[in-house]
Amino acid sequence: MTQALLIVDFQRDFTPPDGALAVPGGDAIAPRLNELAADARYDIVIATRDWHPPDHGSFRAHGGPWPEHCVRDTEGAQLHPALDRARIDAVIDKGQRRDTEGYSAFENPELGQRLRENGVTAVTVVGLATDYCVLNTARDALREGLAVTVDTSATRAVDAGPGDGERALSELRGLGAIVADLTRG
Ligand code: VGL
Ligand code: ZN
Repeated sequence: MTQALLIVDFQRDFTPPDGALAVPGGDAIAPRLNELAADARYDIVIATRDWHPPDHGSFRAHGGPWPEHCVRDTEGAQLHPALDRARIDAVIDKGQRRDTEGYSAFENPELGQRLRENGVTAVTVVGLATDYCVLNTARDALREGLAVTVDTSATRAVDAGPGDGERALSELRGLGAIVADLTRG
């Protein structure tokens, strides 16, 4: 089995203290992400970035639900500085056009290509946020026929509605993903 680690959107704008769309506790997963990225069980480690144009359709100013976040080439769109870049084999961007949502990293065909090239059959999805990009990326990974694990020790939810994160995890379980805290036996 060839396994990939997918670190979803661990970017400044999604993390406290000053991210534009900070996910509660999002910064706290950094050490665990680095531990996973260094784990020899992963043959390839891919980080994704939300990478929007300044007029992205998901921004409130353009009729969307979110504050402006992860505008391409800005500080806020950079990978979080605590992430060990030396462990990242590839960075894949998504949501680059104003009309593409970018919740799933599979919207960028480079991700599927990269996984196929490497013969990946299983992915562990971690990062931010459980109820948006982690959910949509993991769902598409299942659709691609990959075995999917979500390590809950390394993901956090926006929880705009109470329980959104838990609902996302239940949905993924129902679709066949393994959802577990891998730090516990
Ligand atoms: C995300 C909201 C808007 C995410 C991206 O990475 O989960 N959430 N854009
Ligand atoms: Zn976004």
